[in-house]
Amino acid sequence: MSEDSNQGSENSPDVDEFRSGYVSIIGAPNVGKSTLLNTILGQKLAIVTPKPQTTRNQIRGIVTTDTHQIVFVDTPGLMDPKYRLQSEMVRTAYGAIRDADVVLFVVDVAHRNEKIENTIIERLPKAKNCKNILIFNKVDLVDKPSLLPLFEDFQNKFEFDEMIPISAKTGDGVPLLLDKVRSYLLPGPHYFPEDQLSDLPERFFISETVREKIMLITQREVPYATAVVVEEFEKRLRKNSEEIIYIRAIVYTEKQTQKQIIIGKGGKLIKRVGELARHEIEKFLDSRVFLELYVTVKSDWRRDVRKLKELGGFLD
Ligand SMILES: Nc1nc2c(ncn2[C@@H]2O[C@H](COP(=O)(O)OP(=O)(O)OP(=O)(O)O)[C@@H](O)[C@H]2O)c(=O)[nH]1
Ligand SMILES: [Mg+2]
Repeated sequence: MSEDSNQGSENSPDVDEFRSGYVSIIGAPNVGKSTLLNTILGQKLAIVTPKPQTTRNQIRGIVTTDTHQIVFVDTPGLMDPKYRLQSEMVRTAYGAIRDADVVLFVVDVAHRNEKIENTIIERLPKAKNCKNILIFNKVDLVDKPSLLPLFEDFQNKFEFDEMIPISAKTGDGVPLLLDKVRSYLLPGPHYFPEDQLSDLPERFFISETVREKIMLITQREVPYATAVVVEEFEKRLRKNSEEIIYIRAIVYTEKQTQKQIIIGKGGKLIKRVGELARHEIEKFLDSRVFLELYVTVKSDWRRDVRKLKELGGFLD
């Protein structure tokens, strides 16, 4: 090594040093936060639907290479909460900002929500050691020139470290975004073992998959009044000594009428939910799966702290 290349090494970190950090993905509901997490990971970890308020928890997805580890944290969409579940979702989302090294504030360029955007901007971390990147998502839905006023608008509102147009759906712009994120990482430890994709248990992803199918198939209040808890998860051997994973999950609704809707005529709808979910769970677990779903009523669970916790602690 020449003397020159050694200059300043006492103060500046070694370029070869392992780097890591927490990157939180925040924004209004339905802007594409979970889609972005899945695209970054190259695998479906978070459920995605066209309906707002799909995500209810922090969902951590981990990317590890020889040189760095990034823990991406997907969060519930931020809104003005109307009941306890929603206020817990908002608390959970803002909680992810607190621990972040980089915040990705995602905006849907096709559907602005200025009221929520302004509230979020007020809460963005101001500390120098935390970077704020504004993501203009869904650029596949608009003409490029229409983005220019957006850049100006946000520039006047907050000093973002970067503003990056992407399409989380097509992947357009995502490699550039990842380059930027990597450039902000500081030397740090492995937070998780290198082969770990998430810190959430398999049961969580199973219940989320069932909830996604219900959210996709049902309308109005039903998707929001539904919670899913995996009660049993067991490897069993069949007669032909083939291994199968037996899963029993309970679908909670708030009212008898919602329960009837989810079950459907002659059990048709819940059967469809079960089929769709089972295919995906089999891929996720790489195993044959026997999935049994039960629908039951737990009145007003969304408004009751004790019941919210009881339903499998799906809140942080
Ligand atoms: N055209 C287009 N659609 C997108 C893009 N990103 C996400 N979507 C769609 O937008 C909808 C919402 O996506 P999600 O990823 O669930 O959004 P979210 O921000 O996680 O939503 P919540 O969890 O409800 O806060 C889905 O129908 C996605 O397919 C994109 O880049 N382009
Ligand atoms: Mg989401």
